[in-house]
Amino acid sequence: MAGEKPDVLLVGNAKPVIVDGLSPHVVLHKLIEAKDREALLAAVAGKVRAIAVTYTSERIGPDFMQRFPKLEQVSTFGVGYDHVDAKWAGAHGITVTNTPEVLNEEVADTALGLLLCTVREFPQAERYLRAGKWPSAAYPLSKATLRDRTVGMVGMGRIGKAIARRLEAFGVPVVYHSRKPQAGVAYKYYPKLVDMARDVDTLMVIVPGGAATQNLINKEVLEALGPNGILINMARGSVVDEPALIEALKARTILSAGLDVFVKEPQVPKELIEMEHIVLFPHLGSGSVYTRKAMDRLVVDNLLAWAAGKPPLTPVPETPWPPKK
Ligand code: 8YV
Repeated sequence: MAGEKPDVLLVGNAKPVIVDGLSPHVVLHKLIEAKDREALLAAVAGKVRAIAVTYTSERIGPDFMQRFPKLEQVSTFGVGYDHVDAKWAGAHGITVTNTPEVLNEEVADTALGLLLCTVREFPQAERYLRAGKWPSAAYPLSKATLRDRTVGMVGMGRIGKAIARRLEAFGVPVVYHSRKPQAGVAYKYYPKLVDMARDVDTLMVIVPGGAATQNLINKEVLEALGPNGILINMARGSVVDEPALIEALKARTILSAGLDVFVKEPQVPKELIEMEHIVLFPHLGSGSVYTRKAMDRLVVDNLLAWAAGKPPLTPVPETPWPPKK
């Protein structure tokens, strides 16, 4: 009914930017605050018209979405939306929005930080100083350097381009592999990942997660990368065959790895934690107050546009706007 506030379900943590931004305009049902999750879902299922998702670990699949017959929009936090079945949503007239662009530079900063930490062993050196070992002997020279490396980008989307720009400024040659060559990108393109892995010594993974990229970095790719090889994963844990990586690190098939993401995060395999020669970040990619606020705001703005009957700001490609008939 015109003028009536639409019912919106909030799945995930009730972040202030999201709650304060939405509350004046919608009736917000916070799943996280429900004493009985199923009871709340049953009570609101018939009236919920949009869902805000703030955890990328919550699965928003057909089983979940079809509980809400009036569902029109799912506005999810994060650029990655492999936790939402966007194809199913598109086929059922539901728009999915994510939060692209506003995190590009932050994630690219983190990628360079992780690369430098891994190549030059900065976290290990810091641990060495804190352990009081410096007065006895200087920290050993790092085995690796960026100075003689070529980075093979696995993925050359918006964040990939921001990372490549930084690498250029660092004087590091860049080549790339993606499903197809990117228009307007001058870096050398490899149609086959394994060929690129053979030619470079450093892989920077920044592709979307999901079925299409599952275990893309496998035993064969790691072997092609070789004993001087360094793997940096800024994408999703699912993109790397984790057991194959653990094996390659143990056997020194590759030199090292810098990982921001894991298959079952926040659980990280014990074998990785016990390895001193790799660098592990707790999914820090976009993790600053500044950037997370911008992402939260975009979750809100996509829903406010919808509530005002306007087009979504950032629909995902599977649910284009206007919807295809
Ligand atoms: C999220 C991310 O913040 O945007 C993405 O896809 O991976 C991060 O920026 C992270 O998933 C936290 O849930």
